[in-house]
Amino acid sequence: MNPNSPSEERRTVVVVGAGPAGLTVGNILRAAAVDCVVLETESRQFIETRPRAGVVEERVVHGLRERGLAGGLAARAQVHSACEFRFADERFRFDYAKLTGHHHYVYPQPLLVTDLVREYADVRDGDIRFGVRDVELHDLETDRPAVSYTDPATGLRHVLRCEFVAGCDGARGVTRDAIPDGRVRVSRQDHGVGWLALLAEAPASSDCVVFGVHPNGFAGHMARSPEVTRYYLQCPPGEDPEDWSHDRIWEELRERLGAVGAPPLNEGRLIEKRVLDLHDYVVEPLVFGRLFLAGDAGHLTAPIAAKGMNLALHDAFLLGDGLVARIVKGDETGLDGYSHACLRRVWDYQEFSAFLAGIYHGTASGDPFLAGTTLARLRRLFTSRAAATAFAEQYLGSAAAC
Ligand code: RFL
Repeated sequence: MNPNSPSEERRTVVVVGAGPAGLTVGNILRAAAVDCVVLETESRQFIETRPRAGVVEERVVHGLRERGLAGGLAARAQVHSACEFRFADERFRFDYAKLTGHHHYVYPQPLLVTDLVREYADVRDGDIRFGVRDVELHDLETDRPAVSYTDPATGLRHVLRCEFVAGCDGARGVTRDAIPDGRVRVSRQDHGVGWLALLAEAPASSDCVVFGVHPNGFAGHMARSPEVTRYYLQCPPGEDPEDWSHDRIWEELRERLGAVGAPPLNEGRLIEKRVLDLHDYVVEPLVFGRLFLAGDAGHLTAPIAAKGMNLALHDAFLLGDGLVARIVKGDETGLDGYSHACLRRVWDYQEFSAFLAGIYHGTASGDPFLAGTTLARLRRLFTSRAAATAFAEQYLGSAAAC
């Protein structure tokens, strides 16, 4: 990079990535009139329609509301108070709201991203650059780091010299890789399991999330909107989604989600069909020099417990608030404690995700001993109030511990 490049701009914060984490950080900065720019490799239309998460924790909704970012969600999200487990041909309703007084919200990630982009770019007049190419980070260990990229329209290289870089570019971004080897620890876990992730053009088949724990493998049902429902089917990792025909998928969903008295599934056209090889990682610490990682860039939680976006938003609240405190008031406390505060929750959720993975995949392991202990674990949720409450707190993210 040529430091005297004529296209070098001076900015205070560069946010790399316009997912839930990056857009939330950007919105918090703009609300405090902090100068920032968000860089995104995809187009606005692409990020506003990319299907992913849907389950949002109540505490995250409060966090969005406090920052003026929950308008669309408050108007359109569904409120869920229970989920249902189906195993051994029976239905077990788990009423977590009755146990804890807390709820879940269901709001599709593309709608949240659409709300956040509109608020950042159109309402708070934030600078966002779509379609950028070849993003690179520089001088992260100095107090004047920089981010460079190629402008898609001109093909010219631009340099943004700044004070802080927020690395919010997800699991496949470049910010994590800008940290030299050996300077952070990256812990990884591979579940050795695949999930066929499906979106069906069909209304939900239940008023709540349904988990099918079946000897053929896990199956999940999650409402997304009145017209679209997400389903999951456990499958071998690396499986070709094209090996799963429409008929085979619906037959397997009926089998694994079947139970005495269960209503039939509302079937529909499959508008998304992809295999996720379930894996997790955590980067420690989440900070390198003036680079702060947030969301999937810093930690990935397989979608087993529906926690990834919730963690991304938790990070974004802490990072956005910490940056504002540092830039506006010179208060370093938030940024100093950022990594530690985020990682406490990240590890708590990774542990819960591993626990749930055991429940979801144990009966299909081919090991009758593991299948037996898995069903015992599940039954305990419906026979012990203490076990049920502990589970509900983690499922909802409402435990006080983190
Ligand atoms: P994102 O959403 O991946 O956004 C990162 C953005 O960065 C852009 N990007 C770059 N920009 C600039 N320069 C580069 N070099 C770049 N490289 C990439 C990308 O285009 C993108 O726009 O990360 P973020 O903000 O950390 O948010 C994380 C969440 O998206 C993720 O954790 C969730 O989707 C996970 N997840 C779920 N989380 C929940 O909390 N509840 C759920 O119900 C839930 N369901 C899911 C999920 C993830 C799934 N998949 C696809 C893995 C269901 C599924 C199927």
